[in-house]
Amino acid sequence: MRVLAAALLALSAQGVRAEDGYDLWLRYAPLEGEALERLETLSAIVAAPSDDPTERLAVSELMNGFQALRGRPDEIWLGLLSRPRDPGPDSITNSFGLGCSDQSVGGEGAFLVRTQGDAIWIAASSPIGCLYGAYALLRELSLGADPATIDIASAPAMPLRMLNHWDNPDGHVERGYAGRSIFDWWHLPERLDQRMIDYARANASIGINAVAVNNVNARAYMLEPRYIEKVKRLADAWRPYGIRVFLSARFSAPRDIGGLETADPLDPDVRRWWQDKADEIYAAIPDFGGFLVKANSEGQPGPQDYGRTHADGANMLAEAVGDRGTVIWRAFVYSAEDDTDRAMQAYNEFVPLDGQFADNVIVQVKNGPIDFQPREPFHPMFGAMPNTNLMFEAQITKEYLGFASHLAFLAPMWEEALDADTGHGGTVADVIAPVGMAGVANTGSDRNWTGSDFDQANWYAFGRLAWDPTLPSEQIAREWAAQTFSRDEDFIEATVPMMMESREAVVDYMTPLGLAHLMDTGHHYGPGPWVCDLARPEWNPCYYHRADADGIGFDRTESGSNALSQYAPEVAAQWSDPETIDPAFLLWFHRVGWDHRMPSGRTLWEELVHRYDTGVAQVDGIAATWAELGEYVDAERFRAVSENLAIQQREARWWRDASLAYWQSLNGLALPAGADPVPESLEHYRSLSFPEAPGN
Ligand code: BDP
Repeated sequence: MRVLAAALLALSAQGVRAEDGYDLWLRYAPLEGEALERLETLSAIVAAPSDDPTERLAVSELMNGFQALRGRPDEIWLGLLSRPRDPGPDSITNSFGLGCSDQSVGGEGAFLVRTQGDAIWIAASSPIGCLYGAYALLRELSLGADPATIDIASAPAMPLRMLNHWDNPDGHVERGYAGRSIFDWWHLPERLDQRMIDYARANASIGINAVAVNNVNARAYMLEPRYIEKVKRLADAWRPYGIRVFLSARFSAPRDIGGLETADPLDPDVRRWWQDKADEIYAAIPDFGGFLVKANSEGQPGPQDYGRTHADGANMLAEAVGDRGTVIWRAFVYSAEDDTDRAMQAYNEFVPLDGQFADNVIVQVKNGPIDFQPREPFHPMFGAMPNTNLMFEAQITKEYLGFASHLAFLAPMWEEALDADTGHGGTVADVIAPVGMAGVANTGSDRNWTGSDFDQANWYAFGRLAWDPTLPSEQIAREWAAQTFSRDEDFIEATVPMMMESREAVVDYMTPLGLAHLMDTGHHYGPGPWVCDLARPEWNPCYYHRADADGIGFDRTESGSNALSQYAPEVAAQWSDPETIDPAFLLWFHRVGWDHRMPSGRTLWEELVHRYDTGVAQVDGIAATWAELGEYVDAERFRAVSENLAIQQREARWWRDASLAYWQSLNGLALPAGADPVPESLEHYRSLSFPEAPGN
């Protein structure tokens, strides 16, 4: 072997960690049988000595990964080549190698993993490609792939693959269900928690390359010098993992912390203030990603406070950032003063501004037109702003899908939106491909990171889809379950279908047939379809369901709000007729009578009851499946999942019962024959209150 044995390093045994979920999908549980034998034919990792921190990480990830997968740490060696070389070294046998400056492999993050003779090579044009390649190779091996046949050519589908944290500097996480914030602002910059490294590693392993560290409902003081020091420490720690840091910026910061009288984006002093602020940040963090801004939405300040447009505001910040970074401007805007259908307001506000945003502005659009509901049609802005950079915003944390205790695998939900044909010459995924995807993070201080083991799958799935939105959800579920729990085919065969049906079950027991936003006020925990009297009309569930004695649903056709007209004609045509629309969207777009005949032959009322019961039964089925899987999973995680499923079973019934009690109070209809009676009175369900519900 042509390895200069200048440094042959024996690896030390890695301590076996308890299975508390901390290791996520990066457990690298020892292989067995044939898969292990195949791996054992490989004897070394070969790399050129490198000062590049990312390249060194790639090598150490491979070493640690092989060591763990072989379960025999003492037999893995690292051979250092004397100089960098291209892939294809015939003389190196039985080994793995890295070549991280191969310019024939194009693009940020792209890599090849190829078997040549007895050697496996990772080739990339940059160190980060090598690191991504290392994780991809380990993923394949971890799934039991035969090293001799591994052949991957991969490149990210979109440049920005981002997490947005709704973490406040005091440690509270808005819509967080996994404990406190992972960011220890109090002790930064002096103290860097190991979690910050493990977090970056987890992100890099799925291709995430950008993180906004603070809540979009931002505190201006996070732009003060003391915070820039703290953020710099994170940026320095995350750089080797290919992660760029962004800050959510409060639009009124020039007034709040800058001593100015105004935050008017056309005011020269305001512009200078932001310019100086950007310069100050870039002096500390040369690869700072830029600003994320929630403006003129839900009480946040913005350019409209000064009679200016969203474009005026975004472009002012974009000028301050210049070609060093990006301004991500959120399209999640709606106003209490505007009685237009809330589902239409963002489109009305932004589409006329198409073409007016600077090149380094991205407009970030939620997957659907309202707010991260269990099911929404795709947002009509996708495809409608051809001259604007549009980015997709998903919510990984499950604000509206049962918090962390409900099992709901979200990849099918995102896939549904990404695959939707906009009718403007491409899918949603096509529209965002030149730009990116952001996911509202579900991480917290809980030992398992996400508040429940199965919620790790949503973090994983988000990263995998941002890398490649064409990946089928089922494949993502398989990969995740095998790496996280067990490669045993019987386990996978049971778990993957369970994950795949889980989101639809939530839709059915919470908001079936196109209903939306029926969660209780503020915390959004549990049902509150009876809430009709909040000051802001569009915060009331009644605003969304419009149910009364005659019927239920929101008429968004021509006879109603005509939100349908915001979609391309052929898309609108699919949804315009209550007789032919996919029942999943019926009550989103139509108001129909309780006796409306459904494709199933049932009346709407019967169908609604049927859907609630289906959702409840599915959760029972998932719990029963899981109960049989104890032999494949360590006791601690098995019990944790079982306990969450018991909560979900109880709460699915609660959703069904409370919702039915309320609908019956309006329509006076009896439950169809055979349906379980509702055990409590409507008053009982209405009286429940949960001031301590998390994440508010
Ligand atoms: C809603 C959340 C709220 C967020 C808002 C947003 O309830 O906490 O601030 O979205 O996206 O879903 O800005």
